[in-house]
Amino acid sequence: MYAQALDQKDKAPSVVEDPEHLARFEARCAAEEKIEPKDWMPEGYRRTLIRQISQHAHSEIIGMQPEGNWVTRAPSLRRKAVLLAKIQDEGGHGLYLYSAAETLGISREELYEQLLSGRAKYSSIFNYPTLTWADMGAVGWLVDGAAIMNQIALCRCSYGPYARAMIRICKEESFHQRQGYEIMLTLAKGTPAQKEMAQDALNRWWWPCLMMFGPPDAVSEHSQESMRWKIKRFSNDALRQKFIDATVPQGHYLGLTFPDPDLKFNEATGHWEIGAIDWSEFKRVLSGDGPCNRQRMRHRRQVEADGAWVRDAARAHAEKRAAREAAAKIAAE
Ligand code: FAQ
Repeated sequence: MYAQALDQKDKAPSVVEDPEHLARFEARCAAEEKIEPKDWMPEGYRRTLIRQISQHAHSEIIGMQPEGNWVTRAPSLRRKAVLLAKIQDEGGHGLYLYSAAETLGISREELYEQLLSGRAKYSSIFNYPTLTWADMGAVGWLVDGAAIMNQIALCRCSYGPYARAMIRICKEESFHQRQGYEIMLTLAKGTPAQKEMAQDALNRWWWPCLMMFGPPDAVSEHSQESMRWKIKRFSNDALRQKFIDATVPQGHYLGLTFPDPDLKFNEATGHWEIGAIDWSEFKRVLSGDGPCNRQRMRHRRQVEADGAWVRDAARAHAEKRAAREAAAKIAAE
């Protein structure tokens, strides 16, 4: 099960690196050079990237589910077409990211196996349910908004294939964020019932979105190393604050209230300050006990099983074609 599997995280033995290679590598990172797949890199850098890129890919793939829930119930043909396009984009992002992870020497099959067995994480946010149409607005506005805040920085990541994948992904995420905000705007300016639906969505998504940025800096186990290697450019707390500062005025423009009685603007610092985040909820979701963890994994495994015949057929076709080509080659000799 997901919860148990997380406890069995790969504890690969640490590798003793050649100090000269390591010094040259660290100097390249410090000089803002891009690291490419065939370049020498420390094992820890490779592992961190495989972990982060694959978790990111899994998030995009699992992230299709909460929105897929509304495709057949979108309120108009236009909304349905937009939602379908967005979900397809998320699938595409997952595939680019799996390809970027593969450049680090791990196979697609292994990456899938890590997700399906529960050894790999995906973003906590996709374990929450999408209960009303307003959730499609809130997911676009807040979840994609948080994703962009994190991913703009990743466009400057030291690992070339990841950085380049992020440039296109960010362009698409930007469209996603705007379409979500437009849904929220329509609902917020609609009937009292529609405005209430928008407010309810904000109430449910605000805190989980703040958790998307990861644990506080003081307990973020990977941040220090990832920042030295220029994988991460900003700390979890710094990005969370940027998101809060950008998003609170947008929510006020909608005429909505944030579900945080302690939210206040600090004139001296120029930042919005929030109340305490409930990190016990974050831990619970990460340990597999969020509202939808089981449902998300069950669905992903079912889809994998349902698609087995397609993979088998493609493999059989490739084998037949290879055999035909080999026979034709022999006949021509
Ligand atoms: N959920 O030491 P740190 C999207 C884990 S894409 C689950 O701070 P790090 C698009 C972390 O993995 C959203 N686990 O870790 C979309 C680590 O566990 P590990 C995904 C989390 O890596 C929109 C442990 O906690 N985006 O939304 C979370 O330095 C709409 C310790 O944490 C990305 O993946 C979490 N929220 O920083 C799709 C961006 N936070 O691996 C559909 C790339 C932390 O040791 C619809 N990733 N953990 O077992 C990153 O930037 C980083 O990996 C962080 C975490 C910032 C997420």
